[in-house]
Amino acid sequence: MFKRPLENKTIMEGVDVSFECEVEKADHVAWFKDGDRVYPSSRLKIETLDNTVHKLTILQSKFEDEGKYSMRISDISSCAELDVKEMPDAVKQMSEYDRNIFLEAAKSGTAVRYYIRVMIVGQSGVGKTSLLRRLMNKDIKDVQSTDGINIEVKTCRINLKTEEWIFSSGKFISVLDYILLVTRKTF
Ligand SMILES: Nc1nc2c(ncn2[C@@H]2O[C@H](COP(=O)(O)OP(=O)(O)OP(=O)(O)O)[C@@H](O)[C@H]2O)c(=O)[nH]1
Ligand SMILES: [Mg+2]
Repeated sequence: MFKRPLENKTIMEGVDVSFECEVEKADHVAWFKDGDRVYPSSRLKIETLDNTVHKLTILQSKFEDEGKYSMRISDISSCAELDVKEMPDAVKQMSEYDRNIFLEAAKSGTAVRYYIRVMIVGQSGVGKTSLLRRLMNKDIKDVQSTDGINIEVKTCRINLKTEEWIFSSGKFISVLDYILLVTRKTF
């Protein structure tokens, strides 16, 4: 008997997906896709955890992975469908680096996106642009008087515990959090 049978899954292409089921007693298991036996490969992992939890993981899913997955153990079997959805255009158009971050976040399914808008308003020459640059860890040596309004859109990560804003420099860039910083010249 199954303590927990396989469940249908819907995922986006490129993301890893796992089918998992739990049985009452340990035994040899066989996995199938659309009726054909499948074996471990570079993109397919087959595991048994604690003797009774059987898991099939497909890494970086492709359209051709879509189908009916089943497992057989002793004289019982369980099956479930895998539905692979196309990656949205916005994700396809990202740089490979950003797309990998997105897919990594999609794996855990816990990414949270925050939008914050900061508007810096003040009299002429009081240091608004310099303040903005300091916030973004930029040099302020060559700051010039702003002509009109300056809008900066910047991506960063925020450490919610320390409230620290971590601006770029390669690996800290996240596609998940955006900050819109606005400076304004007053006359
Ligand atoms: N001493 C000192 N000078 C500063 C500081 N912040 C900015 N300045 C200088 O003040 C001048 C004006 O700075 P900005 O950052 O351009 O000021 P702003 O408010 O953006 O100016 P506008 O765009 O012309 O309205 C520059 O020469 C800066 O170097 C500061 O904290 N201390
Ligand atoms: Mg300015």
